[in-house]
Amino acid sequence: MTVKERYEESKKLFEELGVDVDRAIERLLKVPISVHCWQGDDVSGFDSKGPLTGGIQTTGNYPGKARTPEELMSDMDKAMSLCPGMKKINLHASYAIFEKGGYADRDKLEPKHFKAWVDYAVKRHLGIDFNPTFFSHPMCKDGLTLTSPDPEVRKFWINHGKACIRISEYFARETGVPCVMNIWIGDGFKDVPADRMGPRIRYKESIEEILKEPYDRKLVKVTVESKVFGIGVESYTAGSGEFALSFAAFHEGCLPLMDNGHYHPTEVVSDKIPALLAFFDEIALHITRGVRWDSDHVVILDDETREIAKEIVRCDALERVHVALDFFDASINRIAAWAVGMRSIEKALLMALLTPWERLKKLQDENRMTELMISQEMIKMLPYGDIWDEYCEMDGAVKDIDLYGAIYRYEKEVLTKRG
Ligand code: RNT
Ligand code: ZN
Repeated sequence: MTVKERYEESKKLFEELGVDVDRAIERLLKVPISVHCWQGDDVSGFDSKGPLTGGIQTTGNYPGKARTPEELMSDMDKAMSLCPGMKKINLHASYAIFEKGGYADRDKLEPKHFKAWVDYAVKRHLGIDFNPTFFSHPMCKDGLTLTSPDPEVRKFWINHGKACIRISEYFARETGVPCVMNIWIGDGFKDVPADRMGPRIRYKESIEEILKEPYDRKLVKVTVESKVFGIGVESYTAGSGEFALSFAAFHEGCLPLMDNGHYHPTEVVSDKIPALLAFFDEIALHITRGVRWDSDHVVILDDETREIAKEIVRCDALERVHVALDFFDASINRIAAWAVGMRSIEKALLMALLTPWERLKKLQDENRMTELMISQEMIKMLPYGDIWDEYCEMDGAVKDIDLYGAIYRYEKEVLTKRG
């Protein structure tokens, strides 16, 4: 049977349950997934040669890491070409591209340092999301940025934040797509602090200073990302869950960003999505996979990724939730890491869109819990793969079975030639 024939056959099964398969695909094609540039070079960036700091770490040294903007862009092209669906790109300020002799420090960054990225995005009809880089820099004094007790240090990072707002607005204007600008700092303490409040007040006031930069709230959506702990800051992080959520709730135009690797191990972001959607018009997510101490493993089609996608779909919130990927694995082919992550969130969303939620909700509301359990178990075994293969084919992406071959060829032809 051809892919198309399998699709037509399987479609009947979904239709019997009341699912409109063509409409599900149509909807999925319009959901932008923000693809993080930092998977391509292990979060190194182009603005310094220093180590990665700020409570995050990459492990592994698989050959073929992108070393230049050209290499990174080419790798992103390759990874995105392998995956179906609509994309945006997600940049960090440390990925500024300087002309010869044109270096600018983080507090002095300007739109012109990102012109090459705008050209890249516009040519491919992609929106751009942005992140100030509050890590891997000598001004992270004692590991602190916006919470530092040193006013000079705070000033530097506030100016960085303001510069990033101007750059985000430039991205939105040039691409015609609103830019999500995410604030995440790794500030915290390895051991028991003597003052938990002081750093948080300084963090709050610092973001408020950043937000004084005039900008169009429709073009730039500022998000604040929380974290429970980081490597080397195990005892305390200033930007905790309650901090980020309260900040967003109390500041006009600010949205909370939940990274599902940033919570206690039995806490799930999927359950938090409807809770926040009851209060916020929009929210943002970093989709990742936490494994023991690490919050940044490659996203796969696991239970929580599926559960997150289900919540977005059954809350009818595909337009209210900004979905970005955030992981970095340096131990495997980086194009594969990207592709598996991108494809997994697409698969999870497709499966969620192929589920008859109205029927299932009705069972819950009528307290028909036995039937609900049986129905939910039955739905797990539907032939999603046939719909997925057709979705890939119609959007010009490879099928799962051809993914490794395509990556292997690029590795042979391009990646192994890098020194
Ligand atoms: C770190 C946060 C943050 C970073 C990126 C590079 O734990 O998740 O989002 O991963 O900004
Ligand atoms: Zn994140």
